[in-house]
Amino acid sequence: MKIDRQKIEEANKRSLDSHINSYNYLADYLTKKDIEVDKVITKLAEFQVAIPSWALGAGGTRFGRFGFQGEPATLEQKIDDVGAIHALTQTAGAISLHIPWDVPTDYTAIIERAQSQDILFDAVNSNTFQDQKDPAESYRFGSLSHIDEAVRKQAVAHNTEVIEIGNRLGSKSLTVWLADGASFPGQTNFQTALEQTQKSLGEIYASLPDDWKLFIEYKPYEPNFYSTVIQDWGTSFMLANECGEKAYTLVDLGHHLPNTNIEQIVSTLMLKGKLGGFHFNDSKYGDDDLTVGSVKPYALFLIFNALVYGMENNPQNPYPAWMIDASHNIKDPLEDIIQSLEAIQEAYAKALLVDQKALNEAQQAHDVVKCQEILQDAYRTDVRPLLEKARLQRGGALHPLNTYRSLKIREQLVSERGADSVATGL
Ligand SMILES: [Mn+2]
Repeated sequence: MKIDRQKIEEANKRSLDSHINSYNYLADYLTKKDIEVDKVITKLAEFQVAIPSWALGAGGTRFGRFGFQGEPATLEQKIDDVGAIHALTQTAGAISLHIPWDVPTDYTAIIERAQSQDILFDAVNSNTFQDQKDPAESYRFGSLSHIDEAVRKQAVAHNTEVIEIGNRLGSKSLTVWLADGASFPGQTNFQTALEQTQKSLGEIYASLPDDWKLFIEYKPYEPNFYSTVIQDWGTSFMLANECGEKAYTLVDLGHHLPNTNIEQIVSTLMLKGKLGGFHFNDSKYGDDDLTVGSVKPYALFLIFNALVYGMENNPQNPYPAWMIDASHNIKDPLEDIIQSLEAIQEAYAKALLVDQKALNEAQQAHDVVKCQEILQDAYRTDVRPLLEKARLQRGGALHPLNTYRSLKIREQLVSERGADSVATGL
């Protein structure tokens, strides 16, 4: 199912006057504050976030899953779903595949299908957190960190295969997230587990093509509840440094203990040129994988402020790979992703409005009150007309969610795919 551009244009006409009014008012207000509005719009229009292939169906909890009608049952349908989101938002120009849930059968057809919808293949993700059917070796007690060499070899070979699959699609990076760890004190030897992981990652790194990057994701707990081998950014950073210059840390917003200062982690990594990937979601307690910006929008803004500063001042850091890593337990997955993309763009736009020069001067003068005022002045600005303008320029929808509903996209997907269609891999 492809969304007809003309239908988006027709839907836009209904709210075009009100957009022009609010945009002109805001542009005038920002111009008077010496903000180059056109540059902000260009940055917003260029900002693209990858959608993971596992996020297009309903997620679940460890207690169960409520399916959602019209879920994509094949990789082809998953690409179409990303295409639909991208047509509306103009912000989702990439898909991130999970292997082995989404291995292409016909590579040429898959690449053409993605290209026709302006979709690139972003980082590929390996999976050693569960056993596949009839495995030679089990990951029950770990994968890259396992004490048994045969298990480690199988896990390394899987990652090498994921690189090969990604290479055929045009991906340029591999994301490794390890579930390895211990559920109980005394279960593993911390030092042995870390050493084996370093060795295994080094072997994966050795098979990385020259123009590829390796992203090492960290997480403090879950599914192992006593310890994880790569528990925090410091451990990931250390492993990445030991692998080499193509290895980077990946920050997932949900992979921190409550109240961790994520913007400070982002700043440190970018200063050291090691922030490679970034996963968006939101949380209240743990790795809740909720809609981006639904719980802590101000925290997201502060993180974006650090990201914008890094992108402008740290040429040593590559442009990060952005991805939404969320789960949709009760919402329409596509509506949830549209909401997340809106929240991401909103936080980015607000961060772009921060007067960095004035902030630096206030910091030099130890004017703490002024520092806070500068940040909150940007945060309190309603930037939605800027987002609308950026989408409009690229042929997207002024109001993606409204248009998704008025065009009855979900109803069409259900009639095409059936009410019982279940997304693979969940
Ligand atoms: Mn993640």
